[in-house]
Amino acid sequence: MNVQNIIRPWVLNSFLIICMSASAGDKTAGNPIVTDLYTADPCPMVHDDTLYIYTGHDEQAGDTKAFLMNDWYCFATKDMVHYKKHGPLLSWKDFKWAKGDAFASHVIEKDGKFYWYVAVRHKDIKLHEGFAIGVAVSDSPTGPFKDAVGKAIITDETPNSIVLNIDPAVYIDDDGQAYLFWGSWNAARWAKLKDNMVAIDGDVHTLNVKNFFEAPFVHKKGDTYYLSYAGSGYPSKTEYATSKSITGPWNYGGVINGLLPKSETNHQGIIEFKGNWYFVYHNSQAPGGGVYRRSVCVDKLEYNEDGSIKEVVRTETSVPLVK
Ligand code: FUB
Repeated sequence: MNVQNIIRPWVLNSFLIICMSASAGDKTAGNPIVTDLYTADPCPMVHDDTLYIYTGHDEQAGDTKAFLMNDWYCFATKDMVHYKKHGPLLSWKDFKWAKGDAFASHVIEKDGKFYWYVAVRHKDIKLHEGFAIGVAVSDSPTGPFKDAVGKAIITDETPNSIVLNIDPAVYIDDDGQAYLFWGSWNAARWAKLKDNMVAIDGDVHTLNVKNFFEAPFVHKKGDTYYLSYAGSGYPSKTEYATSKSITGPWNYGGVINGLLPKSETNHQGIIEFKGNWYFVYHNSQAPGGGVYRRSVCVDKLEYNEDGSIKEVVRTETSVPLVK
């Protein structure tokens, strides 16, 4: 099924259970995987036998050259072809200290709880761009989620924070220590998280990696940590670096995904699910798509024998069914 040739009713049935309509006999979901609303900034997470893809929601309808983003969704699949829409599951309005701009987010599980780290515009704290990072928590990957702290965990006032405190990503190392990464506008930061996952532990560190622009994401394969990110300025490619330690130093690896037609941003997550590696990203290829109307896609991620990542081949079909 080539979803790009199908015009579906727009934003209908948003809370109904099945959203993507791969029918019996369809071999793939098609890219973008969601075409009844615009989605962006995906974060993949595996729990039990399900892949959850958490996304932002592009709502810009007019010609305004700005993102209009109010809430976040989740799309769950067991087979990479049939996806179930959940949401919206969370909004900037769920954070009483926020005033808008539901930018990129990241979800991770620890000890049976699901933590959703978000970047939103702070109502009161603005020394630079006024973005802040908060965290919501739930007992289930699909909610209900509620603000875990009642205040932001990173703001413009956090020592050594950056001009644009967005794009949180969390990685839990093999010893159970969690790390928060974030960054934009060529500046990246990391900090340890306390065991409770809802406060940073110690200093905010500067992360130095070649070509970093924004959107950090960490995964591990074997004994190698991979830090992927939007790189080379704006418009951005997706690039990556590797390290033998979660705290670096990071050695530049190359480009994973080139510049995108019609999308200036490139925002990725990388995940292993049922023995396959996937590159989850957004483009602007849904009908009516554009810089501020993006759509989440999934393609294969492949490694060379030496562990380096091959440049992704973007498809209109997405990936094959898995059992
Ligand atoms: O979606 C808003 C912003 O655009 C994200 O926070 C960035 O990563 C870029 O994708």
